[in-house]
Amino acid sequence: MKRWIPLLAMALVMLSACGSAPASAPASAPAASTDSPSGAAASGDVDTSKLAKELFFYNWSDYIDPSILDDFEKEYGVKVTLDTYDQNEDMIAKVRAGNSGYDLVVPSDYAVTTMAAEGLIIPLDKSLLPNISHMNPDLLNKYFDEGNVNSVPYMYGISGIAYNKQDFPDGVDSWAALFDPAQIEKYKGKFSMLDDERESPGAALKYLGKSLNDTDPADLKAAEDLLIAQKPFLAAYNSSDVNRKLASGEYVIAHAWSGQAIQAHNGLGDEFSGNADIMFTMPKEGGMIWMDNLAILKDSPNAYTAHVFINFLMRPDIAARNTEYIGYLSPNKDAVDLLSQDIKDLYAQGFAPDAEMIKRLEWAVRNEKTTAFTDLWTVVKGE
Ligand code: SPD
Repeated sequence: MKRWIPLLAMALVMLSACGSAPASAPASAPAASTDSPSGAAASGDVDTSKLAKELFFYNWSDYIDPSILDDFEKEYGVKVTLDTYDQNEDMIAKVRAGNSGYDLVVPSDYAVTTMAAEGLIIPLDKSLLPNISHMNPDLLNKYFDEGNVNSVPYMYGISGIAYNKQDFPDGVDSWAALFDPAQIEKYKGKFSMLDDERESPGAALKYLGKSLNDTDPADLKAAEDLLIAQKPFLAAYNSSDVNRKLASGEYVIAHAWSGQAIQAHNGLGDEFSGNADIMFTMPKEGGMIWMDNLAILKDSPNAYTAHVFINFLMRPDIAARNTEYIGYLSPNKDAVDLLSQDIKDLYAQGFAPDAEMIKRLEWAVRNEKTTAFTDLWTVVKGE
């Protein structure tokens, strides 16, 4: 038995403590719909007469195996149209503007808090989600949505450093590899940071020995200064194709999500080839653990169909296939049992947290003070 499964399980127990419509979405939401969750079959059986013909899914890029959308269409006759984003704030801004045309979104933990507080997402009808029984109970009821009123977990992961072991034969163990001028001048123009107002400031705060949720003005100024000093050396802020640029050799090191690192290592379907020299590490100073969640928009005209789709994604065979394809971590315990030895081996090599790593990880929270990160990021990006 590989070591990551028990260690990860143990680690998770320890942690349980008017915008324009998108190109592919309808110009405006349909005027009326019979697609309502109320009165639907309580057993979880699907009432096909209630299914919409099309569902509009707004998800992170490189975050679903496209064959799963094909399978859903084959099984239910519902075409899922996918649009993508690369940061919570972009998605929320589009949804907040209204008439986004989307049914389903995938906010991260702290973003679920924001969307629920603003009434942008609706309470889920659990009678339509029997496959929630397959989820790891340690990953339900999290701080950002107690009782999973508005969301169910989709994938989780960690934010650390992906690097090419040919360029870093001794490995990487500190955020200094991305912030220390003496080090980064050697690979100027060949590394990136995540384009994300919580991620990059969070990494800077961890390097400074602080919490990634720290909103003390002096600490935020120090993080801002660090990020501004780093900018001349950076190739880019990049959350969208860091996987491809690591795999191709354009980047030698990058701030990345764990699944992006696995994609850089393994490749992604027939989209791009992997590079087995790409490794992933969580710096000794620590970093972020996060979870992305499925939620239905309040102005979705297809809420019943969206529930059916969520339930489909929680089917263990589907969740396992999706996890194998995108390389993140599945919150579905019965899917984890189905994973290949290949991906379990990568998890054991640091692409997933073990009990030792988990002690260095923090979740991002959202509160009345965390808008300071938006301000900081505006300053840094504007420099
Ligand atoms: N390419 C898909 C990436 C999904 C990452 N979401 C995590 C955000 C955590 N801040």
